[in-house]
Amino acid sequence: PEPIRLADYRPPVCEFEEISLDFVLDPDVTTVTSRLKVKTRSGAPETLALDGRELTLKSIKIDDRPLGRDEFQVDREHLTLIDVPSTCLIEIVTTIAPRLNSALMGLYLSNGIYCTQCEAEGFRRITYFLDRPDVMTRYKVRIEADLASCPVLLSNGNPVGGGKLANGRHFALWEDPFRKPAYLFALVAGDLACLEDHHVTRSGRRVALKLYADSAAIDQCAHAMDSLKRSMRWDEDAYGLEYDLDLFQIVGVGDFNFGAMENKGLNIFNTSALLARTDTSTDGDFQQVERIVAHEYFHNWSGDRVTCRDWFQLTLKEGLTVFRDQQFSSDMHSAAVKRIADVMLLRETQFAEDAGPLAHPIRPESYVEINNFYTRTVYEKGAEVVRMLHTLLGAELFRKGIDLYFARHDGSAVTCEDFVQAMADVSGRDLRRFMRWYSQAGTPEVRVTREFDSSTGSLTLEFTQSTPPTPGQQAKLPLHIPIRVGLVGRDGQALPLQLAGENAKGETARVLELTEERQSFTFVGLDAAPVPSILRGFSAPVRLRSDLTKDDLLHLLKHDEDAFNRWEAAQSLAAEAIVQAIRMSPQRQPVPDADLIQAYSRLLEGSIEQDHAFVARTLSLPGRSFIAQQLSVIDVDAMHRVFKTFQETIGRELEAPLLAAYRSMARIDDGSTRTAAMAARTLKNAALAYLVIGQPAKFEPLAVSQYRQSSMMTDRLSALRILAEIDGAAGASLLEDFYGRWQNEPLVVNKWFALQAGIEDYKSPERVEALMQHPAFTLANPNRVRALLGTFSMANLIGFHREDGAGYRLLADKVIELDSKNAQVAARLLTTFGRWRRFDLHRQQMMKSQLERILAVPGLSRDSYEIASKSLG
Ligand code: DPP
Ligand code: ZN
Repeated sequence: PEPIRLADYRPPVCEFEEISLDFVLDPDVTTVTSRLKVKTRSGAPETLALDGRELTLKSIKIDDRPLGRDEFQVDREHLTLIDVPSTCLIEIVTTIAPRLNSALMGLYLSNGIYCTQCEAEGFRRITYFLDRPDVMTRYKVRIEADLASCPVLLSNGNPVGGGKLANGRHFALWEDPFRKPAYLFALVAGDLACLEDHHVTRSGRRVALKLYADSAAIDQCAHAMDSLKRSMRWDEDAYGLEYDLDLFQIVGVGDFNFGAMENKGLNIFNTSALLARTDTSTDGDFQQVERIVAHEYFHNWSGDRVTCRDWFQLTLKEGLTVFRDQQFSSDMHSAAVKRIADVMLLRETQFAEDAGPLAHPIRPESYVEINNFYTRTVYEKGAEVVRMLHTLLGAELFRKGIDLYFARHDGSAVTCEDFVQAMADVSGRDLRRFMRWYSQAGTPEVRVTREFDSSTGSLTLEFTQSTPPTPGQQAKLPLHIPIRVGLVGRDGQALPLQLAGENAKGETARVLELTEERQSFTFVGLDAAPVPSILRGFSAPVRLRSDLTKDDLLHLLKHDEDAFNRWEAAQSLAAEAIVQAIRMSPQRQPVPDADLIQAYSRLLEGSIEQDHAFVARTLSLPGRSFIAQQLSVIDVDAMHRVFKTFQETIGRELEAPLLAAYRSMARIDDGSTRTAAMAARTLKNAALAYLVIGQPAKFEPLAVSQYRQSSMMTDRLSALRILAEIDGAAGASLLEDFYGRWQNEPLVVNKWFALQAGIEDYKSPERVEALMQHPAFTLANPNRVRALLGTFSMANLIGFHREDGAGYRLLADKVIELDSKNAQVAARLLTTFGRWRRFDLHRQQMMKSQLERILAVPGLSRDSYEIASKSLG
């Protein structure tokens, strides 16, 4: 397959003023009649190549005249009409088979509910159309279906009519007053329960809010509704953005490729991103639901009202909307903990992507299959790029820039340049160098060294930046990087920051701007050498290498006024100790440093930090992937051994403060989902894990009683996970108990699969193999596939990478089986193999040969082809 290139972008040859769509729903033969009001851009007749896949064409008319066989051409991907008049009405009748749609793109059935997924290119599986985001059209929709099986019929916009028909059928009419690209089209039909509420906008309009789900799950929708109302209020307060229709609908379905989808006025959600109840969902799920509800709602402006010109610009809407949802979550809960969680995710996943064969800029320049570019880079690094603009401009100018962006481009499909231009226009700043963030892949490395001159009382920080080569981009240019800094005095005080040549302003935090390969900054007016606190709040997505010593880090951990850097100091101390231990010979017992243990103990004693979730984060060891990135060859066995020993040692040596923290957190935990209660549970369960790993025999009963006594999924699952991991007496029977209790809750069954797939041991390939034979396992449900195979391949280092290659074979077998059914999910699973170069030669060889085996599959999808070939390339 040939790649599609940004450089080849051409505007569409025509516009559609209006589309009217008529659906006659049936599981096997759904008839779709599309009427398009066409206007060519040139004002002259044009050849029109409409996109379409897996459609059965029944008829075409232009201005009511049926076309003969020689007046159009159909191939696997297009319907080409020759000499289409400059203005005309095209009517196309096609049929599709929702029941057979296993790709879950276009119109499909999920547990008897008709639903759609059109982003990025699913609309072409519904009807022939110019399926590209810069073709924006007004939609009128008629849906007809069986009244008994589909009492609810939904589409975008406003309901404008409907009624009963003969033979137990009925219909509904919908109109969306806003022009939109096809990827935002949605249709839902089925037997759904509804939770209703409303929101009054700040200008006083009443918006009806309707959440639809299976009747068995409707009692798990309250949290999503509450999150939606808070999101609507927040977007008004933070950005002055109001919702624009009188009705906002969300539907949850069980089979869904994404987390959720921001279709105009009719969001469709994976139930995993919608349902939450404390007995079935963890605190993490509650936060995830809140975040995704907010994310999709925020898209109404950043995505729907102003959309992308082409799919290369995906980060325009995704990076901005992720940034907005991050701001929202940080306002709802602890800002420091949210920032830490986001940075951990970025470093563990996006940095790894950026360092591998699939590295790409946040705005890629070519793709084979756009579905492969819904990545951590486009989303999370994209959000970091927006955050850097926020940092460089400051909150006030950034808000002005956003206002200008929406005012200027409302109702149109634009590019990343348009976004940055608005920021440049309101601030008068030169952001040309900043634009390199959009085109350059790879994680920049920033090095900083310092020199204190006691005779002049000045500290000079010398920065250098460089970005490693990535596929297709050998040479890299310097970037515009904001570095937020502070100086911490010997006594722990935040010192005023005065650069040489400036007047004193008294501020204790400021942003330095790197634009060159090498730059230095001199701070004056210092009595003694301070400890610099650099890259506060992780102000840029870079790898920072500093010359901070262990004592400096311990000092920052205690005194830095920037919470992120306090956490970062603890992470650096732990990471360094872990990496060192991994490099040591296996005969020597790896032990965490006494100073680190002591620092943890101080944190636990609670005199320093008030935020319990922050304490839990700070006590947690860095992620496996973050550590793996620092090793030249990933030695999975050594990593496993070291992590385990570290956890055991911490659990044993800090037994008393951990147990005290466990007990006091249990007292604070009131079983609610208030931020403070969630924070208490986070720390309580972190303490429990350390205690049980440290002394399994002694603390297993504590975990068992927590499992049995708590009614909260967070507590149950944390206890069960740790019991399963230590493989003691209770683990197996409680796993059975858990399945027995929750077998009728699909989302909880996913947790059960994921938990077992993630137990790091050498038996896991066989365990996962056996779980695939479990009656509840199916390749047809993406959530279940991700729970079992996704967790196994991404989060079970020693199991997946077992020396005999059993893990690799298992994954490749399933990818091949899944590829012909749901290529998007298959290709995503395949990305783990892309890391093959990071392992020893033996494992490299085995992973490579699985990639080659996949590439050789006849009829392999574009999705998997692109990932496998780039991984090998
Ligand atoms: N559903 C995906 C998201 O909201 C794609 N737009 O990010
Ligand atoms: Zn999004």
